[in-house]
Amino acid sequence: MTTPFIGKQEYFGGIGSIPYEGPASDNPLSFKYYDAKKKIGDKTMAEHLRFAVCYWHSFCNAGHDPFGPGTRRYPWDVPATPMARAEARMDAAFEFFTKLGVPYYCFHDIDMAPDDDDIATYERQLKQLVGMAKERQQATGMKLLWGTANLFAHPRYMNGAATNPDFAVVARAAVQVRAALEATVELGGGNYVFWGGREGYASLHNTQMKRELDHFARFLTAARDYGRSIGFKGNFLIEPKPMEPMNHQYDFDSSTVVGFLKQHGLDKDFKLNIEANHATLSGHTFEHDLQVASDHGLLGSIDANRGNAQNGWDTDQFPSDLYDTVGAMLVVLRQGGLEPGGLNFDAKVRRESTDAEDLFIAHIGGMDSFARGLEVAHALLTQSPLEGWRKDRYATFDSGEGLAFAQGKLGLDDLRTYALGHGEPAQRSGKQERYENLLNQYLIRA
Ligand code: XUL
Ligand code: CO
Repeated sequence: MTTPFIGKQEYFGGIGSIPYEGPASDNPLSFKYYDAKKKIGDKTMAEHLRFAVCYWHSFCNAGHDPFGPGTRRYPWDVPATPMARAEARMDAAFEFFTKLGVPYYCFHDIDMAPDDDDIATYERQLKQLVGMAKERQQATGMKLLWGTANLFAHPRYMNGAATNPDFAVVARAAVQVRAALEATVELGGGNYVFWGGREGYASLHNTQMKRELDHFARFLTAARDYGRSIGFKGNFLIEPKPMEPMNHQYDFDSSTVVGFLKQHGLDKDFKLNIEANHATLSGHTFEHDLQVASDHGLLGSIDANRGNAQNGWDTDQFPSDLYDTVGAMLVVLRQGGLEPGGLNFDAKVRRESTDAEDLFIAHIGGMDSFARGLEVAHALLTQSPLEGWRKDRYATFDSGEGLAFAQGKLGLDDLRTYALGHGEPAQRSGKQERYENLLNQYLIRA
């Protein structure tokens, strides 16, 4: 990826490939920490972080909110027909990906191709655009991190897609998943995502929850079987979110999804795609939901963004909080990486950010935040006393009676006998502040 891709027209004129200039530079269009080839441990930053740009926020969303239309005028929205606009959007997207220097992208079927109620037209249009994307991938070396189907925007999905109470809608949703799976395979995607947009309920009064969840499992099983039958070898991913748009969404959080996957025998093929702002919406931290997924061996990929501490909405802001990125990278490094997953910027510039360069600046900030998070997390794990302190905290389970208990060899009588012989346990400080200080120390110095 040396020369940026320029299609029939240049959409981000005046902006070239984004260079690494280091923390001393004040050039907003340069990386301060993300140095793709820099080695952190045994992998480069690019290999650790596996950044992806998303199609939907970056090239489809012009900044509309519930109170008004979009504020950005995209030059790729000018051509007269939907297919011509889709091709122009693709050129703009590949120009942006290559100028920014990310290796991956993600898309929904109807971000890339125009939607159509006529199934044959929808399938033909998507195939045509996928063919064009394949050519551009070959020309640039760009790769697909994951594909997905948008099963929440069309009014037919107002009561859900796979969990819709009407079988006709469930079947119509399958049309899109089938086509999006084929597109993902054709483009060599390493993952296929299910974010359960409207899989949930607005009211329990009209909802048979168990029935809907059983249908959901049947639908995912059929998708898994179809994907495998057409040669998809990657991970299927579920992206938890507790609410919005529905009042309650079935893929509430990591714990809920892990339980659901295990209950339905889907945990061999499915992992989780954890989004920061979804975790915070569910009342957890980003790091918590990552850790839960990772502890089950099911952390597959990450949607990198952040919410707004003042409100509970899914604001999808670009990540900029270094505590969050250090926390996330600690989980990722401890589990040995994310491959074939990656870090997808499911984030949008603010409605008030209307210059073409703002999209670059936002991604640069997100990439730098994670690059810095990676450096600090790596230093904490390899140079600091962090892991030693954590291990020592549990030392009483490393040998003797504690070990025997952990191995399931002691019953309550044995525990009582031990307690009788040892008196009141000595107080052991949790030392939270010592850990917090260590993190800050490494954030500043590493
Ligand atoms: C919505 C969301 C989606 C998924 C893909 O909150 O995160 O963009 O990532 O459908
Ligand atoms: Co997402």
